[in-house]
Amino acid sequence: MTQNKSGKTVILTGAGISAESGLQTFRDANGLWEGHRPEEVATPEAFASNPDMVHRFYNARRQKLAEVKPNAAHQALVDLENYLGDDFLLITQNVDDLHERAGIQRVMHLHGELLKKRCSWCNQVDRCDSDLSVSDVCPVCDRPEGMRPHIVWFGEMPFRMEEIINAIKEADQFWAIGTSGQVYPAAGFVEIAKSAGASTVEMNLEAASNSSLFDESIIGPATETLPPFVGALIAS
Ligand code: BV8
Repeated sequence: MTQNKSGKTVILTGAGISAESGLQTFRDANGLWEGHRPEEVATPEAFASNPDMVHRFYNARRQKLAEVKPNAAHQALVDLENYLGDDFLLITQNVDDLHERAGIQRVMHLHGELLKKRCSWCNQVDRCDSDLSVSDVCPVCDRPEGMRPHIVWFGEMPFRMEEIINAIKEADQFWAIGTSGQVYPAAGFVEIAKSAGASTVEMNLEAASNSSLFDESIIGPATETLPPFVGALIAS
């Protein structure tokens, strides 16, 4: 197994790292949103056919995000970044801003950001910290009915994929934290890391769908497993 000399630690987080802050994961939300599964609401088709429902889905999540704060697992990743510096990279599937609010500097949002909006007509991206609706007009191209959350829906290409794949190929360590390993292409990142010679660690409340692909699996709530794991690494 070729060892990368980069010494980079690349970390992938999912909804589970924000669960103890009070944000629902997709699995918890396996319940229904107004009678629909989240996977059915987070699609371009749903937005085309029922934009009001999709806006309600994201407006509610944006309002909830304003009520919660980062937890000890988010803080542990900040401690790790402070220790590793440029040898640290965080890739998150989450659309919340809890990593940033904890103080993370090096983070890539693979699936977009809840606090940004994008015009479907001119692609202008702006900050969005209030409700969106079909009546919103683009501040740049002045066209109505095009403002959408700057979020990657199912069936859409995730953001910054080339940069992310290149970073994973350079990694010595690949950790996946709080993700069920059910959504691609993120669920396949561990295989890219392994084939590039990285050591792989999973930290999750329960073994994820792709758990067998990890060298090590640490089971438990992230606020209990991640801080000591990072602390021991820094101490060593
Ligand atoms: C793509 C933004 C191709 C939205 C998200 C059929 C048609 C179309 C596509 C497909 C298809 N079949 C398969 C696909 C591919 C599809 C996919 O993988 N579908 C799945 C459902 C099978 N993927 C896509 O569509 C992707 N795009 O393939 O594009 C393409 C190619 C060329 C050109 C154009 C297109 C896009 C996927 C991105 C979708 N958007 N997010 C929003 O947030 O509203 S994904 C969304 O679901 C979340 O962001 C999140 O990433 C994902 C859920 O995953 P997790 O983060 O893992 O969350 P989950 O709830 O599942 O798990 C939480 C875990 O935490 C659990 O394991 C739990 O045990 C653990 N946990 C809970 N509490 C704790 C904890 N762990 C630790 N501590 C705790 N306290």
